[in-house]
Amino acid sequence: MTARRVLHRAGGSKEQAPIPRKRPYPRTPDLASNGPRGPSAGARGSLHTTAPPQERAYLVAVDQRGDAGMATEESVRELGRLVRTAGGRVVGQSIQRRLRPDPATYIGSGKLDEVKEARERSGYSMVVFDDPLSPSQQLNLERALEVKVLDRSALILDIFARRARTREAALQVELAQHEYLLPRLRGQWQHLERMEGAIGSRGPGETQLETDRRLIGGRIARLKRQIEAVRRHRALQRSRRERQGIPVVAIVGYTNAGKSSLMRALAGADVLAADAPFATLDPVTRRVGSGAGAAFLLTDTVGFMQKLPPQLISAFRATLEELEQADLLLHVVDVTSPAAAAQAQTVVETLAALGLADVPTLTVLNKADGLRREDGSPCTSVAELPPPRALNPLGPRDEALCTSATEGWGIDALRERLLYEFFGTEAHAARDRVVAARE
Ligand SMILES: Nc1nc2c(ncn2[C@@H]2O[C@H](COP(=O)(O)OP(=O)(O)O)[C@@H](O)[C@H]2O)c(=O)[nH]1
Ligand SMILES: [Mg+2]
Repeated sequence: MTARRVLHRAGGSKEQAPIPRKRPYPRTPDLASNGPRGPSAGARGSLHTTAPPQERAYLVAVDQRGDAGMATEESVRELGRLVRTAGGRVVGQSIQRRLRPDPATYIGSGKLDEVKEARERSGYSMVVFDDPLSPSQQLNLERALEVKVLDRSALILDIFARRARTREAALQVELAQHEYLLPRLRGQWQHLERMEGAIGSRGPGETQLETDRRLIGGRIARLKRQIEAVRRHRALQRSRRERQGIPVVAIVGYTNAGKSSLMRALAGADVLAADAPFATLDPVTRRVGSGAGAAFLLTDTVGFMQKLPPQLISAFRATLEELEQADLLLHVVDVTSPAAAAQAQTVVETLAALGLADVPTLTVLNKADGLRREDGSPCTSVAELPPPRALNPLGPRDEALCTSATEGWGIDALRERLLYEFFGTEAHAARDRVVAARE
């Protein structure tokens, strides 16, 4: 079944998304591991604790002039949230303006010295870069800074690994981790290869590096087979649903926009909503119906973010395929975010990259309870909000609805709008018949 009217198409004519940039991935970080200085390291009189000291992270970004998308300050703020979500603490940051990152060290040598000096003051135990680093950049930086160096991809992968609750999510995260690790092995084992004949550095007739590559290659193949089985199972479930002829609405949006909260408000579903990036990794589907028997299925799944590691997106194909079957996408935007426009654009571009540009999309401007009236006082009901068209970061031509998932604003209107999309006035006619029969 397809939606009868097209609301808007997510960037059909736009360029393909920038996310699948082929960049190798650093080894998975362990933010709970030891740093030179944990929060309790200098605490006088504190009791002995077995918890590992919290990582102290120093953030570094390059602001490329003329760079489209999210402002660098906003991007670094987002990176800080990722660090905190992974259990670390941000102790400083540095942004360098330059035309493009340095191919060897990402930042220039002067800036590198500055970051090195900042260690004295902040006592950081690792440095986190806001963009993907090549294996050689990471190696050079670790040598220069003499501390653990991670990039945004590593951080996101760490969070995904912590969040994986189901077998499907765990398999997909592990696949992404191994695919990142594979091109990084060279850097990790280079020093061993140079030590010719060192005990333990050679397998029978091959170098340690070759042994490792072979082991990881085998593991990747096994994971792919297991994920394929999961995909087949999902496809079966979907075809069963299709036979029932119930339309499917999939919630998409930037991470933390309120997708799960909206699912909960619309479907009364018991789904996890949390103030943290990537709280949801697994698709959840619930039925949303009208009293008159008209119904659709609503699916909530993993959110998008700028600079997502491409290996993660390809590994999560089984999960993201749920979106392909949708008759309509509900694009949830956090309308109160200072980066709402860039976030919405990231979602539109990611959908286009996933081949979903042609699925009809309805924009939902959520967290409207955080908006203010013209006189600066907070809005206290949906009636006080400016017209959604004026607020829509994707432009006034697209249809949008305002909601507050936590306050319950605009939820009934949204449900009605969706039922109308699929059943038109039939839903209303059916309801009228039920009412007439009761009278
Ligand atoms: N003020 C406000 N907060 C909201 C609203 N919807 C969600 N949130 C909060 O935003 C955070 C992220 O919500 P969640 O539904 O987990 O976002 P998701 O990552 O898109 O699924 C949570 O702390 C929610 O309580 C809303 O309409 N208003
Ligand atoms: Mg969620």
